[in-house]
Amino acid sequence: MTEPQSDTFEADVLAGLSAMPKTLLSKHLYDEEGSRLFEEITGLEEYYPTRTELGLLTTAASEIAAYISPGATLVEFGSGASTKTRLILDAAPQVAVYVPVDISEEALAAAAASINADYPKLVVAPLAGDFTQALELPAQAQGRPRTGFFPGSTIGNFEHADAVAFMASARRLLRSGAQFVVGVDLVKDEGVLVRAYDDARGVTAAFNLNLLTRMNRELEADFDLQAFRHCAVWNGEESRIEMHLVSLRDQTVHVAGRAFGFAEGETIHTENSHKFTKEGFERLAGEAGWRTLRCWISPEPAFAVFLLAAD
Ligand code: SAH
Ligand code: AVI
Repeated sequence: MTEPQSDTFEADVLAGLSAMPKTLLSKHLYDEEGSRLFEEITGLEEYYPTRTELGLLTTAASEIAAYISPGATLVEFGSGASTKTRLILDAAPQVAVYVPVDISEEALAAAAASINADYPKLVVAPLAGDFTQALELPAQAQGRPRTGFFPGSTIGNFEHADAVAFMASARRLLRSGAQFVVGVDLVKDEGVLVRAYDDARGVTAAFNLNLLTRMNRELEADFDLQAFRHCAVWNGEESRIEMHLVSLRDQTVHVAGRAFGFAEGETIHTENSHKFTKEGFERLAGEAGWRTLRCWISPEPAFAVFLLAAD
């Protein structure tokens, strides 16, 4: 654990709601209910990234496995339900230690228990915490060659400078000689993108609005969930889908003893999901010291899996 998440949640929320425009860090979408709702999103017809990446990893797994050293530690950043991991573990039985890293403690514990039960020879050493902070791997992971895994295009949830900083810190953690498997969503038709983040059943809306429920419960806030709506928009200049919560009227909301005014139509910006070109991501990874060994790209809706190396 890097820091108690409850402390940083309150400080981040108060800073974000005091900013102009109002913003909240997307890592706070993942309390227990947020992680459950994200898993529901992964099964939606409109949310193409999960099934597309699973298809690519199924094709690529044996080739990726050939690069992984015997006795290696596999470190996964933002592991969630650890579903995609199984494709790597099945193809690479030489992996000795698995370190799933996630901020969502309940989701992490459930995924670690499930992997433990299904891979009895594997040492599973979960790390609860924020992967944007300095991480120290558990003792079981020490003294072994390292492979990183960062699926789901979670890299897209960072701003550019933060994405480069994350890739550089992963490079330091994984060390020279490491491989890094990264899932990256690619630029595509705006309608496909907006539907993926504003699905007909309203699961993504519930995922976004759950942040208000979380603040009501954990920070003694008084958000009226009927007074905000979910909105997903494509920002072409920044090449990203943005999620916002839009205030439906002029209102004042209290959070942790502080009052925040909202005008009708004012938004809280809750998530960015950047979409890349192959060359753009390679440039970003290159700035952080990673070289592309292999890249698999699906037919439309296009998604990429990169196998990177740290020399
Ligand atoms: N890898 C899975 C889950 C992706 S959802 C997949 O591809 O389906 C993003 C995951 O990253 C969630 O489980 C969330 O809890 C975790 N996460 C988001 N921000 C994080 C942070 N700053 N530190 C650690 N985990 C984070
Ligand atoms: C985890 N992350 C990459 C997801 C994404 O697509 O940006 C989170 C998500 N937000 C809305 N739907 C899914």
